[in-house]
Amino acid sequence: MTIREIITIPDPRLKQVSAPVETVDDDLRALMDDMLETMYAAPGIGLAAIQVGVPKRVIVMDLAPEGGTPEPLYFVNPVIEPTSEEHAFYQEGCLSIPDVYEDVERAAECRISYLDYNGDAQTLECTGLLATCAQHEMDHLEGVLFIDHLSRLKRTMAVKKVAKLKRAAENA
Ligand code: GNR
Ligand code: NI
Repeated sequence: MTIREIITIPDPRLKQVSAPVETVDDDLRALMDDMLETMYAAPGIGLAAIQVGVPKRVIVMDLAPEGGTPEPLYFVNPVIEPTSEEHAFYQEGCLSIPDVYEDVERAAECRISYLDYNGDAQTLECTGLLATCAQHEMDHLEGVLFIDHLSRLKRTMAVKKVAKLKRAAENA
């Protein structure tokens, strides 16, 4: 397993629409293993393949408490549908938008249908942070970032903050 580089804004690849996976084979499992290791190292609770520069419809997540038993989840070709009229705000962050945290409104509950690590069809009912994270990751597959859900002013401020932090890191 290898930790891969996580790409950050304004990398144009983050706006790409990812392509469906044709078969869940060992090559794809190797990608998912790398994604999980990269996510744990970051650390983060979710990661979409495009965040390591691979435009495939693949997501990994783990919402288990840090220090406890890992509970990795792998989603290939996921399809999402809201299962409640209710909406909820959560403060979101994104490994591709470092040090930016803002409240985003999303469906409070949703259902994901997907292929798992072995290529078997699964369905997962999501609430709470899992529902938020699932919708955040699904957005990545469509080239959408959480800052795209904010006001133009907040989005501009977020983009500038990341650019400024990048410059500071380069000059350090
Ligand atoms: O690690 C992450 N935490 C998080 C917190 C609230 C809502 C969404 C997320 S996903 C994020 C990792 C990431 O960027 N996934 O794409
Ligand atoms: Ni993200």
